[in-house]
Amino acid sequence: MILKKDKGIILALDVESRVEAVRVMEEVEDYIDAIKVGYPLILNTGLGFIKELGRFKKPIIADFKVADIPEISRIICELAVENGADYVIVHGFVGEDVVRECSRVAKIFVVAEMSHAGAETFMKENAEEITGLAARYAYGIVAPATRPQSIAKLKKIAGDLVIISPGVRTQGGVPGSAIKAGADFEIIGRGIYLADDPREAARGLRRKGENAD
Ligand code: OMP
Repeated sequence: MILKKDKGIILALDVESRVEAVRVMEEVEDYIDAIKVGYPLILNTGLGFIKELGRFKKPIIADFKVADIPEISRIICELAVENGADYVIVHGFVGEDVVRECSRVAKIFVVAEMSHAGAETFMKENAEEITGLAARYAYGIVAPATRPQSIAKLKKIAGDLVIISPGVRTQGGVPGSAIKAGADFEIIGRGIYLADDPREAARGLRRKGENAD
């Protein structure tokens, strides 16, 4: 399924059980454009759970932050795709051979710069080069909502790449500010699934994003 922009929100479904995942999805499905699954959910439920999430008719991004040698990275991407993932998140710092190999078997997002403070040590200074690499092989990049100025800088290199941006709310990014800086989608996890009312939280984030100036 192709990622299409409507609400501008990708749900990071980092809950740790099938029951929780389905409960959250049933509440918020009207307010999100895609589902991102990663290690917390998939290590708990198994890779087959990606196909089960297919019932929600949303594109699914497998966030495995692939960062191994090319052959192993390719196998991880193949497994994700065979099990129902529409996109796979791959690290860019591992270099061109890995990114190229993954792009042969999956539509990939390449992590350009991460959202946490530690990304300033090694990743930030290489983010533009990683984005240039992504432009040759990837569908999009991951860039930090915690640093909108980084998004704006990477956007200039990203060309047609789709920019997805985590770090909104719980990590400090202001809802709507990543999109204002040039991202296509904001990725939001705890700000939605840990809210007392996840449906209201997702709906409210959408409205904030629309109103951000
Ligand atoms: P919350 O902080 O709960 O909204 O979740 C953010 C989600 O985005 C988690 O699934 C993280 O694994 C993911 N993420 C980041 O937080 N920072 C990054 O730099 C990259 C990712 C990612 O690749 O999705």
